[in-house]
Amino acid sequence: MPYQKAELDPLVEQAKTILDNNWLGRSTKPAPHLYPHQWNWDSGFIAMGYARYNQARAQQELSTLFEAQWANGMLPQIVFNPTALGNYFPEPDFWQGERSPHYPEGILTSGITMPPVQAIAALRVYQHATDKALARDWLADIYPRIYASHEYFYRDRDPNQEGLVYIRHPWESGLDNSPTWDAALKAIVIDKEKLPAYERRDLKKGVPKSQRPSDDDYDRYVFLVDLFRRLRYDEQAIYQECPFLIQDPLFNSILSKANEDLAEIGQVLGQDTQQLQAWHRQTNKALREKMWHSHHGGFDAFDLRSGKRTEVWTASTFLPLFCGAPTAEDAQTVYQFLDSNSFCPMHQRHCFSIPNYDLQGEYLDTKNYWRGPVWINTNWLLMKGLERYGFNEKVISVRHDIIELVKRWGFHEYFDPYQGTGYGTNDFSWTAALFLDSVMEELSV
Ligand code: 2M8
Repeated sequence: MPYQKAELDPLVEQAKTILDNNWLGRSTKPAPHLYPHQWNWDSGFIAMGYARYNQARAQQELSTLFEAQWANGMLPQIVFNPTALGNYFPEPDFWQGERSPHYPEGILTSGITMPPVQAIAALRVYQHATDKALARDWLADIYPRIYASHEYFYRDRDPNQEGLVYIRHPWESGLDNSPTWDAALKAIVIDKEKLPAYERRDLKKGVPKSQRPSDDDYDRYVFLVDLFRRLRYDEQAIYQECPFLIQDPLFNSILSKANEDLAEIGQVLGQDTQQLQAWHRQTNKALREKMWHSHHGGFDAFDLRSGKRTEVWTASTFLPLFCGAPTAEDAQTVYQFLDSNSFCPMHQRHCFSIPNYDLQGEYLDTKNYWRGPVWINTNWLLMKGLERYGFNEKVISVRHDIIELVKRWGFHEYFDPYQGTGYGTNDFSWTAALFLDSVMEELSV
């Protein structure tokens, strides 16, 4: 189903208008109402969209994010917009990041991080730049900052020096209420008396409760934030006490690919990139050795607290394709699973690929957030992974699903894997940005 430029042009204009309207002057909010601040991985995806038509903005987006980097290298999940406080939970008064000696001065942030897509975005900004000299100067400025964020992961999040980093909060995964975290969260027993009082603000922004995480999930999200602030964000202490420590394939695959891309940036700048290449190789090897599930043909997460693999199948299961971890032979097995009834096979037209959770899984909820719907960012990442291994027919099919979902239903946060109906919030920035990138790619082939 090839597209004509004329039919996509008005949608590209709409995507740009959404990004313009969500632009805050130095960064972009993910959506007009539900997410009024700057988010870590959203900014990376947004910069990839800007890279296609506005180099200055793409650079500014990422530079603003790095102004909020903690002294230990951690790049925070949220950089708060001081003019929009009072609309989201939790905000700086709850995080109390200033308890950490690493907290940045004069900037308000949360106290956790997110999947590190920045090097991947920065390389794309450079590749698409119309002013290469300007982009090179910008890379020189941002390179050591990105490097420091990778160093933080391998130093503070990989206690066994395995080449696999852990996340310590579901919000760090980006896939907040994915069924992957259910067992670990259930194991946290909540004493309501001791839990700090809080009020959810996400339920007041027009998105039905059935499309958001449950109250039980939120209690646990809050429990973990409370633990971190009591421990003054000391990573050693958190490692000792945190009941939620998980090595996730999506997070580690993104980090691994980010090492590879940062090494490419380093080469542009004439830097020694051996450490980055070593991290990339080590993480790929560890993904293969610890997370590969040959029986299912996918990669699953490892819970460091229970010592068990999660055996839950989501978009994350396939992400190691993105960083080149599977052998060519194993990639065929991964592909069989990805293109199966569990994740909407390409020659079956009554569903959209790639849902975030197994369509045959026990906990499937096609309307609920990361528990079934299709997301444009994971589709985009998987598309790049499929491209890497030469699954070209599927690449085109996934790209067409990205375009089709937006064309028929609009720039939603997530989409029903069967109907396509848009859910969550509207005018969602990364949907707009990655739609734009996908259309440019579609029209260039
Ligand atoms: C969602 O997560 C935030 C917390 O970080 C929330 O629910 O309030 C997730 O979809 C996450 O991946 C995304 O970065 C964020 C902003 O779009 O929203």
